[in-house]
Amino acid sequence: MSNTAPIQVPDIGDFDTVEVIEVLVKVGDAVKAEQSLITVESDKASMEIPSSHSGVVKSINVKVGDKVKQGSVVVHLELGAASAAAAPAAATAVPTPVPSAVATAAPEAPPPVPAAALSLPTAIPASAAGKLEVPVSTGGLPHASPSVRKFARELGVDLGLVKGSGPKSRITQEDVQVFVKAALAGKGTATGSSASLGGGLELLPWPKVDFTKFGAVTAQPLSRIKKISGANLHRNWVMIPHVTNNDEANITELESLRITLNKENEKSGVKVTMLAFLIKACVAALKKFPEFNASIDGDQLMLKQYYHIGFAADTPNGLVVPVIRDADKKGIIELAQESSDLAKKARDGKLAPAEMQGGCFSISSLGGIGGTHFTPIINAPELAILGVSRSFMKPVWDGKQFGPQLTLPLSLSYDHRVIDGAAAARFNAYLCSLLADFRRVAL
Ligand code: CAO
Repeated sequence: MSNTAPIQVPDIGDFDTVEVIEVLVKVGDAVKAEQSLITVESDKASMEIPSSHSGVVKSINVKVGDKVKQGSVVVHLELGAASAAAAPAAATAVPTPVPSAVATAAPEAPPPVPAAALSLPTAIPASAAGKLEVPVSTGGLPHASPSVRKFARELGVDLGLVKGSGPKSRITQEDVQVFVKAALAGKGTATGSSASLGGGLELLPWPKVDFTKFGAVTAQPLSRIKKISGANLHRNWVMIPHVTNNDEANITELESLRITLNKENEKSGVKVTMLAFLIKACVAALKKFPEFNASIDGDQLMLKQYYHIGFAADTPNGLVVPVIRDADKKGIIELAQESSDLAKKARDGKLAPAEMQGGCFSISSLGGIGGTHFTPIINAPELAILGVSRSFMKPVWDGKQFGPQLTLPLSLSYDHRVIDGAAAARFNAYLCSLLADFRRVAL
């Protein structure tokens, strides 16, 4: 039996066909599982398609300009003994089902992660099985493939300053090289001149330190999710003018309702969580303040008529943000069940790309762990994110005496390009009023 296997394009989320813009391997190359084989691009995002297995490239079935879709064969790999042994594990890591004919014909590549799914601090990103190179949204950013972006990052080149010579003005690796050569030759297109114009970040290079001079160290590669979410967090932190509004909600009654509901529903197996109440309250606040349920698109604000709420989930491989769709149409029990199912899927690395897309607003709840307040990073292209810290009992003066109040700290980070400080304070205060008296959500 031949041990040559076709490696296919996995589930690529909402995209039907995408164009191959780069072939990253050649015949005879030894590739490792998860190594990128090609870069594809839709009109919204570019992403790299990784190999599901290790092996040697026997043939390449695509070329630049080809249109591919889920199931298209990218390369044939001659599988090594080690990779063949690893095949079952790789197969179980794939969350998205493929047609059985395809599934039996070939090992499936891990799913790519469309850029829209990745933004956390929130971001989030891919499932643990989302074994992709950093996908890059082209919205508002210079048009370049992930590998060109990586190349530019390594050289410290701001792609915003590079002129693209590829189709649709896409920046190619050669464009970056030409730019660097020009900069080295002192032609002034690089950081030197932009500094004088006030553009670019003009950052110092990352400190290069030989840590072993100071003590013993162990090198540990960053997980794939950390690499993906790191790039997104970095972009969001640098590109969005964040401001965080902190407030405190009186959840004394809500917590006692939650405990009562959980006692009553002990046998149902569904635990009513604070997160479910928060999702419901956030939907009500988004309805009252529609500019929070929007995204910037060029010089337009895209106001959304739907309410998909993302929540940050801490997983062994890093942070991901599953999205609950149509949260406005769901009750507390359904939201509790769905968020707990999605959080489990996230921890098991089984979230499909579609389950991390389309979010309008995110919640990052660290309350089960601790903290008083923090600054959550906005999950672009969303405009705001709610950070939730640990509730605590505080004495509150009612005019006559101090009484105990269970208090939930809420940290709302917002994009100040769109949202004014007063609007954010109103949004957060409204949220607090809903949590203090949850009957208001029904109004
Ligand atoms: N204050 C005090 N206690 C809280 C709380 C809060 N705000 N929120 C939850 N808790 C308690 C719950 O009551 C529960 O206690 P018991 O086990 O005694 O019942 C416990 O914490 C677990 O709560 P939960 O089951 O409701 O889960 P959760 O809402 O805390 O967490 C999830 C769900 C998915 C949000 C969480 O697992 C997670 O991943 N959080 C991390 C998110 C994150 O990393 N954000 C950072 C992003 S920015 O870098």
